[in-house]
Amino acid sequence: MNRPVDETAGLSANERIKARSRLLRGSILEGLKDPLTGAIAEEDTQLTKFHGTYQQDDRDLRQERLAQKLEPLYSFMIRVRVPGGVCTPRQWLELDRLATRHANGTLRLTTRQAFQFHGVLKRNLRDTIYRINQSLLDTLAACGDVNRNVMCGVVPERSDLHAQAYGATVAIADRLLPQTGAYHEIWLGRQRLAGGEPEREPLYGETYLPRKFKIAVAVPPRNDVDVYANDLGFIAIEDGTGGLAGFNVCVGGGLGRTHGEEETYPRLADVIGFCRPDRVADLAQQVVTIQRDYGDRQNRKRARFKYTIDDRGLDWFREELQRRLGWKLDEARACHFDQSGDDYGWVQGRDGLWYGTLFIENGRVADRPDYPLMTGLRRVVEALEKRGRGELRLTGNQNLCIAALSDADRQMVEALLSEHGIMADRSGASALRRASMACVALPTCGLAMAEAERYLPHLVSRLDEIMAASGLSDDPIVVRMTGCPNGCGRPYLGEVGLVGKSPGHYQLWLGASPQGDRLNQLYRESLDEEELLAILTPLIRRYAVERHPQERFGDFVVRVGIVDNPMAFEI
Ligand code: SRM
Ligand code: SF4
Repeated sequence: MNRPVDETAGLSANERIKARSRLLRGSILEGLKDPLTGAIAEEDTQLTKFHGTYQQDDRDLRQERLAQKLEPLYSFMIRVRVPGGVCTPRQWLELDRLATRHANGTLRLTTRQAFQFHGVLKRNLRDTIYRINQSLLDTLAACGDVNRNVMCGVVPERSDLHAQAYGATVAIADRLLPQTGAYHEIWLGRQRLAGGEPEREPLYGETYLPRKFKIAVAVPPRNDVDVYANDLGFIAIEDGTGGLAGFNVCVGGGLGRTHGEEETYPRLADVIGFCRPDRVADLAQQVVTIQRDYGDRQNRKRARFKYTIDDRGLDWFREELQRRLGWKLDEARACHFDQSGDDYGWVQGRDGLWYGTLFIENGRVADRPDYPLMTGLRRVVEALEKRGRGELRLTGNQNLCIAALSDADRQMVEALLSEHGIMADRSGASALRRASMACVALPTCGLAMAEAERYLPHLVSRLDEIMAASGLSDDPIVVRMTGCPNGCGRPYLGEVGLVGKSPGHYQLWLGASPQGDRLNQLYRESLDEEELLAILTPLIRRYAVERHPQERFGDFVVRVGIVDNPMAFEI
C-alpha cells in the first residue's frame, strides 16, 4: 500500500514538498544557476538532502553578516555514501583532492561511516558531486527521508565474517537505493529520455518515507556500529565453523529527541528473531515498506520507525512483517557483545592480513601545525594506490582502519605514518580521549545549541587530569558529546553523555553500558564546565576506589545507584 497524498489531511510541510517535487527535482537545477545568491530556494533545501547535500551557513559569522546587511555566508555540506565504510585508496585520494579544491580543506569521517565535506560554495556543488560520482562513490540518499548509509562493523580480527557481513550490507544498500532519475539529471547532466517509460519510485513512492531510516550490520563480539541505535539492525551469528549462519534481527532503535518534549525519546532496538543471509535484503525491504505505509506523516517529531513500533506494538509489527514476507523469522540465537567503540593499533585478521586502526579525534582529517594528519594519510594512501594494495574502512566511531595489508605493506605504512608523527593508536592520547566522540555542531550545523567537536578536546584534557589524579590514566570511559539533543554522536550510549542545551551548557547523562546495549539516563539538566567537573570529579574518584575488578564506569554508576538500575537486555 502506498498512501495517496492528501494535501488537506494535515500532513507535515515536508510531505507536501516531497509530493510536488517530481521525484526530488523541485527547482534545484534552476537554483544552482542563480548567481545572485549563495543559497537555493527554501523548499529545495529539503529536497537536496535526498541528494546528499545540506545548505548551511557559517554560524560564527551570522551576526557580523547581519550587521553588515549581507546575506548569511551560505555554503553546502556534502555527505558521501559509503556502504559499510569501505573505500579504495583511489577514492580516498579523489575525496582528499576535492576537499582541498572545493571544501574547507578537511575531510570529516562521520559516526555512520561516511565522509562529509563542509564549506562547498554553490558554484562548486555540481562539480564536486559530479567528481565524487566519477570516483564510483555517490551522495544519493546519504541524507533525506530514505534509507541512509548502511553500516557494517569493521571488526578487523574477524576478517572472515566481515567479508560476509559486508556482502549483506551492500545487498541491503543496493536494494533500498531510490530510483529517481533526478539525481543523474541534476548532478551528472544526464537527459531524460523523451517518450521513455514513465519514471517511478517503486519502493518508496512519490513521498518517500515519513522520516530517515537507518540500518546497521554488527559482527560480535564488537558492537562498533551501535547496532541497537538503528531502525533496523542485523547481528551476524557464526555457524560454529567460522562461517556465517545468519543474522539476529532487531528493530525500532533511534536516538533523536527534543529538549522538553517527553513524547520524543531515545530507544534501543528489540531483537525479534533470526534470518538467513540470503534473506536480509528482502527483509529490509519489507520493514521499510511497513514504515512507509504506517509511519506518522503528520508530526515529523514522531515520524521515526521507533514510534511506529511503540504506538502499534511489537506484536502487531511481527505479524505485519510475516504477512508481507510470507515467511517467519526463526528464534533469535544467543550472542554477546564485548564492547562498543574501536580498538586501535594493528591486528592480524583470520585471512593473515594486517589491519591498522587509527584514532582520528572527532573524525576530523585535517593538517594541524603539530599534527599533519591529512598529509600523512595522503602519503600512505598514495603508496597503497601505487602498489594496488589495501582498502580504507571508516569506522562507526569516526576512526579509520587501513585494511588488508601484507607484512611488507604494513611495514611501509607504519614507516610513512611515523614519518608524519602519526601513531596507530595516537600514543599520547589517553584511553578516555580515544573512547570519546563528538558530533560536528558549530559552526556548520544549523541545529547546534552548543559546541561539540571544537570543545570536547579541551574538556577531555581536563577530565584526563582528574583521571590521572585518580590513577585511571589507562582506563577508557566512553564520553560522547553533542551540540543538541538530536543524538548524532550517539550521546545516549555514552557512559558519560553530554548533550548541548545552550551555549556552554550541557545536560549530563550517565550510565550507558560499554557494550552499547543499555541507554544512559539524565542526571543533571544544564551544567557549565566548572559545574560539570565539580560533579564528575568525586564520581571518578569514587569509581577509582570502589569499582569491582574490570568494572566499567557506566556499570559502576548503575550498580552503586548513582543512576537507576535499568536492565540491559540479554538474548
Ligand atoms: Fe545527525 C541532523 C550530522 C549521525 C540524528 N545530523 C543532522 C544534521 C544534518 C543537521 C541538520 O539537519 O541540519 C547534522 C549536520 C552537521 C554538520 O554540519 O555536518 C548531522 N549526524 C551528523 C553526523 C555528521 C555527526 C558526526 O559528527 O559524525 C553523522 C552523519 C552520519 C552519516 O554519515 O549518515 C550523524 N545523526 C547521526 C546519528 C548517529 C547514528 O545514526 O548512528 C543520529 C542518532 C541516531 C538516530 O538517527 O536516531 C543522528 N541527525 C540526527 C537527528 C535526529 C533524528 C531524530 O530522529 O530525531 C537530526 C535532526 C533531524 O533529522 O531532524 C540530525
Ligand atoms: Fe548538529 Fe545536533 Fe547533530 Fe550535533 S547532534 S551534528 S548539533 S544536529
